[in-house]
Amino acid sequence: MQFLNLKSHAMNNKQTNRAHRFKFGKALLILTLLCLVLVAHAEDGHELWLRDKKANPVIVKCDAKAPAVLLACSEIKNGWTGKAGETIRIILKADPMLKGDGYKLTPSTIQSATPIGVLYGAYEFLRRQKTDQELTVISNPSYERRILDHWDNLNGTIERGYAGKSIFWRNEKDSVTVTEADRKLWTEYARANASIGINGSVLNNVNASPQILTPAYIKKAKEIANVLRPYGIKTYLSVNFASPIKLGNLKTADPLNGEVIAWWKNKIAEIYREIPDFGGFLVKANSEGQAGPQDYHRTHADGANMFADALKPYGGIVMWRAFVYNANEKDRAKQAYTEFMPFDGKFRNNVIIQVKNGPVDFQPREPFSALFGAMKKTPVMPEFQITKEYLGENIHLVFLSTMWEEVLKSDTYQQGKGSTVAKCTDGSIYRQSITAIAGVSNIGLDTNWCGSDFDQANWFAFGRLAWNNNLSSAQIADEWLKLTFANSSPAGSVACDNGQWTNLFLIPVKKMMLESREAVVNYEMPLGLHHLFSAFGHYGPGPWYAPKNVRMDWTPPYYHKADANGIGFDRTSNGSDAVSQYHQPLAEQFNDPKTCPETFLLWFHHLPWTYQLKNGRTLWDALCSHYQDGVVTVREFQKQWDNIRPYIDRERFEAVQSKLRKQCHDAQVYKDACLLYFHQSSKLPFPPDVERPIYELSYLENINPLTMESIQAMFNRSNRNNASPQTTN
Ligand code: GCW
Repeated sequence: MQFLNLKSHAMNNKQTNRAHRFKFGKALLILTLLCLVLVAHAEDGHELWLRDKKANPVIVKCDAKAPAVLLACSEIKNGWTGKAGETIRIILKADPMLKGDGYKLTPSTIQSATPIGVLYGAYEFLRRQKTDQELTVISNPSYERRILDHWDNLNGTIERGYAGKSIFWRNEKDSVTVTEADRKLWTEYARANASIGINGSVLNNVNASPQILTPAYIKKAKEIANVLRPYGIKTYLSVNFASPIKLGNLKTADPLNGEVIAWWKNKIAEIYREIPDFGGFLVKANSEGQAGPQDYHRTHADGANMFADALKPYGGIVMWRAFVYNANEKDRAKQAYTEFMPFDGKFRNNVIIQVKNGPVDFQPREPFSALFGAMKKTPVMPEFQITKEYLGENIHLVFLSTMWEEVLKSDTYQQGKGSTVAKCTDGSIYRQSITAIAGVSNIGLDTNWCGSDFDQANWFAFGRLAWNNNLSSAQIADEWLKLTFANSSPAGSVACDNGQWTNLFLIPVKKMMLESREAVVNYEMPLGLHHLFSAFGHYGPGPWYAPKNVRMDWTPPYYHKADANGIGFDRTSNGSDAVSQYHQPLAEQFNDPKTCPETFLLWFHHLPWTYQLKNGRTLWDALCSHYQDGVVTVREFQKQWDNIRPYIDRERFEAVQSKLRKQCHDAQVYKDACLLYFHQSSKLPFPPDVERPIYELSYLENINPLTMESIQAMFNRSNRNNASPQTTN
């Protein structure tokens, strides 16, 4: 018994141990599973606005078998959030109301004349379903070509990129190999683009390396094109004008030289053998040190037409950039117009002139470029910058949609009132042989694609506006927030469909997004000031920067012209006369400080510090107030963001919170740097309601806390493997 007892005791012990081990093992398993679930759910932002969760069953009826239609069917099945068991019919059929890849939706049908239009319709249907919008709609694209320009260098760096390295190119040795991981990422990229209607990608930097046209790189471009094609995305390349010399060993790149023409024709034939639906070339010529036709005393038209003729048989186009400015020009803002207007009508019909939204360079605020609404016989396309080179890189929370909306809605008066930039570029005013719009991409290898969660909204907004240039930024922000953040509260504790989420998350965060661009204008360069950036890179302030050996138009004093008499660039008829590049009544309005919109006051006028503004304040006081408002607004953003904590996952909450801290710090640096520097000229006291600086000017000038970042950016830039002989400002 004893023995038995012992035995049974031992057995009991064993059993208990086993039971304990089992329990422990089970707990460990549960813990591991929990960790896995948590890891799996750790929010990294990679899914963008495409969060296909909890799809309900749906019956999709469709006869067509085109790849884009099949994609549409699977998107609907994977993303259906309507009632379970409903039926939706896909109709591939023309309709007089539909234009290009436009689509018509009803609650039970998606119709388009083209397979890719069906896919766009499917994405729009799902977007509307998830964001509670009307399901009956007809939508046609504003522009035929809606393109992302990647400033990606072949060594993998990205000019003005703040989201890691290139998704297309790696280092020199390895740049042309393609892995399964590459294909997967490019597919995700293509899908995200298609979901917002983007249908073109320029794969490499406009400061183009000639190497892009070597057989190995063309082969790689073909691999990329093969992945993008099913999603309706055409591939384009930036080319270096001097390629016939650098690659073809010719003595010249003169666009009228027979050998040069033959070289390009052969090269283009080679590209089309690999990529039969290749879109065409983007060209930066005679700009910031890049070669161009003017090197051979030829014109922009000669250069562009040479490419156009060679591309024409294949249906390719040339996007010729108008971003030109010379060191000796008295007013850089005038040059694009001066150089291009004489050639209106002289370009082939497969050339389109790509014009940055403002006359200088993607500043926080510029009036629209006078080239919009000027050219009547040559198509013009807007170029926006999605990457925030001048607006706080990937750190500051700035929703760019409001800036683009402002530009698109600006009235050029080309054909009287209502001739907005949108209408002058989308073919509504003049029939254009091509309509297009481009955005300089903010995409890199960062897991969240854009370097910050809110920068994804700018990619989204560009696509949405390129599709429909009438959309309001409020609607775009609303859609993006719902698609990106709904149901993301920790452990799903707050459902997105209740009023609480709308009132406490959606409304305040949308407000913040809509105010964010004005905030950055205020704390960086209000009232029409521009280009006050630090020496290297375009992040921090440097209104003082003007070393003797640097060309004047790369230094801030060239733009602000602050002195004892006042501040601002005189572009009136008494000054550089840039105003005369605009149609009446704008030219007259801009010319007079009393009628010039205050947002552009110092863009067009040099005014005394004591000049009285409409609200009765002096220019100096108003300037101080604007800087103050900018800082106060971003401080408010911090508080607003803290309030929304219960409604969003910890990862994105903390990431944004931390960026907002840096933004507030940097806004303060901007305000102090600019006001203390301008104070040396104005000699006026700070108004009583404006907070005093907290930094010394000498400290900001010499130990600019942002400089380290800028120097880093400069190093990254100088690593690029292109042939640009100059360092740009
Ligand atoms: O804004 C300037 C940038 C350059 C850029 C250039 C351009 C690609 O600082 O980095 O070069 O514009 O648009 O060509």
